Amino acid sequence: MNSPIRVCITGAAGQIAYSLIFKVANGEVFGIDQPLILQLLDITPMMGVLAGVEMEIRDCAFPLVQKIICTDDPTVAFEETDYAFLVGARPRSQGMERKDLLKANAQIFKQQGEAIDKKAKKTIKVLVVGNPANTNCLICQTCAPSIPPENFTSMSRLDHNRMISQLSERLNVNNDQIFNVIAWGNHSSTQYPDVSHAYVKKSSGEIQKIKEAVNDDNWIQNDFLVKNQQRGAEVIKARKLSSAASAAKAACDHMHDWVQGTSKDKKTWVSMSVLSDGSYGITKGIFYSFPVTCEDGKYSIVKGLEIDEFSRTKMDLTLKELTEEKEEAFTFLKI
Ligand code: NAX
Repeated sequence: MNSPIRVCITGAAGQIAYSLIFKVANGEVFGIDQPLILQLLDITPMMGVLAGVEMEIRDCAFPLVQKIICTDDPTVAFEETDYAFLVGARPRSQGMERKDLLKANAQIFKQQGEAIDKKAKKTIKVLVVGNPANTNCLICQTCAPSIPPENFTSMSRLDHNRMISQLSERLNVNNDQIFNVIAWGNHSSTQYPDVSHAYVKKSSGEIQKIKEAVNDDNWIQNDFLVKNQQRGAEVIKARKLSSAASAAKAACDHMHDWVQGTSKDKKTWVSMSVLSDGSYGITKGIFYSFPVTCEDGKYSIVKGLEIDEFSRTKMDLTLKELTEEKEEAFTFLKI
């Protein structure tokens, strides 16, 4: 048996964590032969709820879970951590402006970045889920200068998965027949769901570009795009709660692929928000969702894809939003 890894999940008493913790504990991310120590963080008023979550984890009698630590102290939660899912964030309350939300979360992710810097393993891999995820990730990474910047990523996999699902429904194929969609940019309503390089592998084995298979540019550029950008809001309207199980599944997909690798031939990719290296004209120093492949625990941005004028405009728009978020957060935090 391998020695246990330490996995920290923040927002552990919240609704995404209520799916995520159990999938991680079941071996769906790090493997069915990888024992775990769960380090669960939430805020002080949620410690009672977290105690209930802990009881349920224990009652599952997971073979892989060796120890559960529940805490409201980030320096305890990030102690020697190997992998962290930063899910916990301040939700937008009624009447709260976007700017105030950004500030409240900037403080949280600054504090957690500092704790990661002090306490976690230097090899830690961090996935930020809590919104505004890309900018929270940038703050966290900036506040943890002793950790390599490439060890921080934020989640756009839910957007990626939503694209696959919409296309498979439209083309009446299975989800695993759709490849190489890209969610570019911010995890927000400006994200750009791009199918320019995507294809469908038909049951006959034939490969067809999505644009040809759909054969309706208006649907791709309008209905499909808006549906993806607004999907989170649609779920909230129906459920009266934001996406939780699908977000947890996406977080598992993201970490799984980062750690275990994407397809060996590197011909297919996934979407991940990572620190821009200037690829595709995206300003360096911003967490932006790109197509990536992963191998040996490292991601690489897929290079050299052709970007048409329509895509360029959309990619720049979401970049503009991220640049503004960065400026606001950094000005507020004086970093
Ligand atoms: P919940 O409100 O159910 O849970 C959040 C939990 O975080 C709560 O238990 C809260 O007490 C805790 N928390 C707050 N401040 C904390 C802190 N400083 N340290 C530790 N824990 C803290 O929200 P949930 O539905 O679980 O969503 C969590 C976050 O994910 C939200 O910010 C949400 O907007 C974001 N999402 C991000 C997605 C993405 O694709 N990146 C998709 C789903 C989701 O909307």
